[in-house]
Amino acid sequence: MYKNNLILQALKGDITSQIPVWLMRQAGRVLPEYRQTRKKAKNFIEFVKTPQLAAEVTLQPVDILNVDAAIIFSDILVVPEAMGLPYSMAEEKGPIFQNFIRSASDIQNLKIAHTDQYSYVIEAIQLTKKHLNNRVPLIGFSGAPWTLFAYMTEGKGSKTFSTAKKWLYSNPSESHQLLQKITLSIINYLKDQIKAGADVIQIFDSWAGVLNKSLYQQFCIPYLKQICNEIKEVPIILFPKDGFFALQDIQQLNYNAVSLDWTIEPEWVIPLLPNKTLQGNADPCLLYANEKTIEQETIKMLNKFSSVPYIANLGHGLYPDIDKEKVRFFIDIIHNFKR
Ligand code: 1CP
Repeated sequence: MYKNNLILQALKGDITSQIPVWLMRQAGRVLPEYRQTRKKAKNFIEFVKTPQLAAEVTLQPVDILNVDAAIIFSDILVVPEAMGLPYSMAEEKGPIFQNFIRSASDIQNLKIAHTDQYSYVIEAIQLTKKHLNNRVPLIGFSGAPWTLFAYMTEGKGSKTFSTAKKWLYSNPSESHQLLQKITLSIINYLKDQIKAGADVIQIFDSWAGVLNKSLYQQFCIPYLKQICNEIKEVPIILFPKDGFFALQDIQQLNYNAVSLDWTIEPEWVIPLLPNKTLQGNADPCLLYANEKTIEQETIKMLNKFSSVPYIANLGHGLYPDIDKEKVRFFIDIIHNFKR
């Protein structure tokens, strides 16, 4: 059905002869073309809420970088907003929520997100699918319940998310109520993305790493389980950033693939995650190096993953000041690698 379905083959568990690649934050400031399109909107939120612009920047990395999948340009904070917590995005800084969750009654006031509250994402997916014209699959996404909980209780970004963790330790039953509402919202959101044409789903648990095994078992695994058991239509990838302690529990869940951050050694993780497709995990900062170093390190990574179903990616998103030519170089090495 697709001119290039390498990613779908790898997600089915095939060891593809050519290794597919896409990059987290591929639709972003690394591309001068993105920065041009970005100028057409007043601010980040208006940009995300304009389907024509979102579709335009979603397609750019497919045309310019030759990646094997597109990922819809949006943000994980669409879901908290749809539940009733509007935010603003401070330039260079990150999100700020005007109202965030401070008490149990704030949780009661939240809505379960529904199509009407995020229809602009659904339109952007439909438009992108039309323009992609089956060249490559389209990835839809959501934040994981815990990562969204973290922003919704903290009210902004944080290094420690200690306010969010305070909820888990001091108000576990209210925390579970909030996590359940977020989970139901995520399931609605993902089902609508799939109906609109998303071919793959990725769940970003970007703040897994501030927890530990026990907290992850109590407050993350049950909700991640609900999500993967509800999303049966398309393959689903989980990215538990810095969550090495959670991998044994994740292995028990029905995710087709696990995306790994750059701290994880392939030799260590391969026996832990049998029957899963692995994705990752170059350090994004590798792309600041010279071409010789990028080539050596990338080939080392590809060799280490070459015995398992695998999608090449970074261990986290591209940084805005990485040179676009280095990104192209990285992708070309992967495509030219012979297994
Ligand atoms: O205008 C800009 O360039 C602002 C930077 C930016 C971009 C490009 C933000 C603000 N969001 C996005 C798009 C985005 N966000 C995508 C697009 C698709 C792609 O990957 O190409 C995706 C998948 C996300 C997901 C996202 N948003 C995550 C999960 C992935 C990760 O990076 O860990 C998270 C944590 C966010 C929150 C967010 N949005 C933006 C910022 C600066 C942040 C981080 C805030 C913080 O420091 O906590």
